Amino acid sequence: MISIKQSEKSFERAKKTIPGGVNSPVRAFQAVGGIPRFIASALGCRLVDVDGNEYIDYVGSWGPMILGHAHPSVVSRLQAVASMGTSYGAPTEAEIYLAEKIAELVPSVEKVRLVNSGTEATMTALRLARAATSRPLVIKFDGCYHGHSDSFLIQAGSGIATLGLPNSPGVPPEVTEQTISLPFNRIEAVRAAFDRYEEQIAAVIFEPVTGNMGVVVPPREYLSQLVEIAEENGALVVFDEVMTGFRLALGGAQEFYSLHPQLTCLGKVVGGGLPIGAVGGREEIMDLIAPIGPVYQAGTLSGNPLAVAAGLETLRILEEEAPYSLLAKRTEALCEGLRVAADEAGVEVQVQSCGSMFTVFFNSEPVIDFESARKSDTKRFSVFFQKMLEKGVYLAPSQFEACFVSLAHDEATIAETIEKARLVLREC
Ligand code: KE4
Repeated sequence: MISIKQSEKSFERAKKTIPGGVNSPVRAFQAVGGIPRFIASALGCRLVDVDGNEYIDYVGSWGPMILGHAHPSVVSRLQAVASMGTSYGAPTEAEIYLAEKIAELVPSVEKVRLVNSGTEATMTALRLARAATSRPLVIKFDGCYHGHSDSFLIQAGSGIATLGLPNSPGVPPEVTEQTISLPFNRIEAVRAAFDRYEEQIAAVIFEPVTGNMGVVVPPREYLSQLVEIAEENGALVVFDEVMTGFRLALGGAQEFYSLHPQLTCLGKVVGGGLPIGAVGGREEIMDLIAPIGPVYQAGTLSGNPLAVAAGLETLRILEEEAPYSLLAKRTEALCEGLRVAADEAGVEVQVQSCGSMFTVFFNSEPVIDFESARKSDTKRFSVFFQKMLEKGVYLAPSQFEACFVSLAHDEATIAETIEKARLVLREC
């Protein structure tokens, strides 16, 4: 049994001054139980906790660390930039280079506004869509997560195309009534919503490949019909690519599926592990944003020199190494190994992946939407999670999350993970 005494002590101490002892809820391990590991350092695909335990990391800070942790050239860029100041609150040329690079790589983006998180990006995208269409309603999908701004904190759609109810105290029903949450992957639900609300719908926002109910890869047909119906009805299509952007391909899911939304939300990878978000799209929509347009949006640290430097260096390396087929190959090898291990152990799992994102669902059926995801055996997942953690493999601490493979996960690491899973699955 590994010792986690220091994590235990730090967790108790943290809870005295930080709500729940963490600065983001999923880190508290409430979905899987046990003590969250307090991390001391990370390098490549491995984390070291404050007790000195080492883990193969498949969370990668929830997506940003596609190159692996502490990539030497990202670190040296950051050191160089930090020595010239960390924030000016004034425009810098590096922000131009990052905006140009995003516009070059993401097919539907002509102009982009940098912000500080994915939440800010999606919140801004909704405000833009409402301003551009002068319509009040937005459609999201059950199981898709777009950050914690009020409009998105609604209960999963109760019945087809009903107006949303808050799923968090402090969120006024007047706000969530403007949001409709539909079942994902069911095009008839989208048709019904537009039939019912017609010209009132400003936008349809979704994760083109979901990570936040676990990895669900919709058929291209569904996505293209969704885009078609939205556009036929004058609603803007908003791809939330905070997770999939620069992760599935350099051009994200929209390159992967060759579909072009009117607005795209980005984050995670584009900041190389520093706080960042971005909202981008067609020029005539983006020019609605202040100061050129009337739609207000602002941020003290938007376009921060360190985040921009880490993002630029990360994108430079991704462009240079074009690692996407290698990442997909390594991820598929891992997923296939996990399927075989589960089969040998007589455990029913659905290992679902897209590019370098994957989820091990403890479920007897393929997971196609939030309803089917919720049929997963979360208790069994928790046992799997804890036993893998014990063996030094750090998976996402929730059945309803994606895991991530980085460029630093070499073949030996993938093989080591599969071997550990073979031993663990026999005990699940
Ligand atoms: P942030 O505000 O956390 O930077 O981004 C919100 C967001 C928006 N859109 C998508 C598709 C996202 O996945 C996220 C954030 N993802 C979660 C992981 N499921 C971040 C982890 C956390 O909340 O601590």
